[in-house]
Amino acid sequence: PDLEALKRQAAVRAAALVTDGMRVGLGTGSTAKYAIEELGRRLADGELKGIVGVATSEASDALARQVGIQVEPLDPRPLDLAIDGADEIDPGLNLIKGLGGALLREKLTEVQARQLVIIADHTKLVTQLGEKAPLPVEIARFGFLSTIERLRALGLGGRLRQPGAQPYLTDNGNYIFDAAIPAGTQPATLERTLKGTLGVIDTGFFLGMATRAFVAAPDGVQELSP
Ligand code: DER
Repeated sequence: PDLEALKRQAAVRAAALVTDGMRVGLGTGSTAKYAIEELGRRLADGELKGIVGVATSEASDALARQVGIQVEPLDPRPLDLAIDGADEIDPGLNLIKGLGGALLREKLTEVQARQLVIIADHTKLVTQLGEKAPLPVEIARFGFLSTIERLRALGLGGRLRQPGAQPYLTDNGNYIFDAAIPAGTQPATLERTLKGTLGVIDTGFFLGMATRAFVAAPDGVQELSP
């Protein structure tokens, strides 16, 4: 089956974990989209009721409302479950996320979830983070050229995310630097260094956060644990 069909299979498995009355973190991206749609279908079919969604992007907020999910802002209460995609998944379920530009709201939301369930097709599996995807780094718009210089001084390659004439703006009004991380980088060390770098707001490293993952391959959906 094509990748979209695989993404949907993984999403359906995760959505099945949602039960009546849950507070659910709603991820962002093309795989999370299927999970949001599946929750809407379950609500419409009367299989599920009374859930509250907390969206990790304006796009997911709009989609959730469209499919009939009651959306509320993030507040300090824990979430029962969060469902989201990833750009890379390593054997310990450490992740790189952010290619969809939603990393800051995703991390702020998903850190409050009792369970973070990742959904993906098999192309996201890596042995070491950084093999296939850049590391998205959300940086302040003000003084971004200086911040990029600080990142280059750390030995990071990469470039400002600029799909068109203007740099990409996140939902939070920040820019994203897509960093090429040198081989052999220790994610936890680089995460600490980046979080201590002036002008850096957050990174696409989601380390030790995921509690399980549904990964769809042509021969079926695998359920992975850290
Ligand atoms: O931007 C994000 O963090 C997305 O969740 C991304 O990591 C996965 O997006 P995809 O499901 O469209 O590949």
